Amino acid sequence: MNPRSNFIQKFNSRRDTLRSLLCIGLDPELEKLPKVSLESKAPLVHFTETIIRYTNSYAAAWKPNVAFFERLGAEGYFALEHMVRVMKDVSPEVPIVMDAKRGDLANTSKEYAKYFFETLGVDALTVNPYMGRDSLVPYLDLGGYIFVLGLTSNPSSQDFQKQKLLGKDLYLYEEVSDQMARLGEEYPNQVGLVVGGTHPSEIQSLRTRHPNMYFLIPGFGAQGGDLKSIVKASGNRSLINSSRGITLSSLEENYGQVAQKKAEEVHKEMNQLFL
Ligand code: OMP
Repeated sequence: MNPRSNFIQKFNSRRDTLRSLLCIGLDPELEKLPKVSLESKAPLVHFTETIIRYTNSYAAAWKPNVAFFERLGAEGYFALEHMVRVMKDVSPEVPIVMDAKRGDLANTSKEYAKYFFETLGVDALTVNPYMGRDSLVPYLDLGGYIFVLGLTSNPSSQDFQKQKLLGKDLYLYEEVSDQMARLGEEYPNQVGLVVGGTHPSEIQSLRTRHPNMYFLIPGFGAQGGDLKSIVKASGNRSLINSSRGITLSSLEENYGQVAQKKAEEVHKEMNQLFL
């Protein structure tokens, strides 16, 4: 029997300590890094370490996106793994949600699951539900927590996710959310949903539909989602993510302090809104 995920326990405890839902995203796009990081021997290592050290006291969760590391090949994987070690070292109480949006045949999913949950040892992973239940179960059988893409924040989310199912008065993303709720009954405390912060009224209706489900909500900050409407619609079972808006807000040498200040501002706003 594999150990079951303690992601929810870890997140709840951190959330209640900070009275905040802020998930700090690390998307270190090379071209947008400060000069001082770019001039160092290992830019992504320099950047992510600085951000983690300056902002960890405001993080209810971390959400690094693997794309920004993978593009650099071996150097990127080294930086990704180093970053996870630094997070665990500096802030062991802060859960790590790895954003990789994986989705594949069961035997392949099992390999992804082993990398993220065993080798890296992160607390949660974003996954794509397009291939259906059997592509998701390997993560759960390994004891991992998954955030499944429901209604994403990008404008083209309407292409498929907002299509109605034939014979059912339901959008595809609602059907996904219902199936994920059922999967979550089989695997308690292991299944959450990604809902874009750019859709506050859909967040509200999904929350009514699934009062107990945890939502990962990106799209606040750089993509324009409004924090107050998101928190009001979604409540405390939510991780509200900002990446660029916090971590890429300065190119100056003191970018760590600037990110810290941004995180503190959001933290204070969250404290006011916390229910
Ligand atoms: P910012 O727009 O810079 O705050 O970054 C948003 C982060 O959340 C990126 O890493 C995106 O890949 C991710 N994301 C979305 O922006 N929209 C979604 O619907 C889903 C995700 C995600 O799964 O995290």
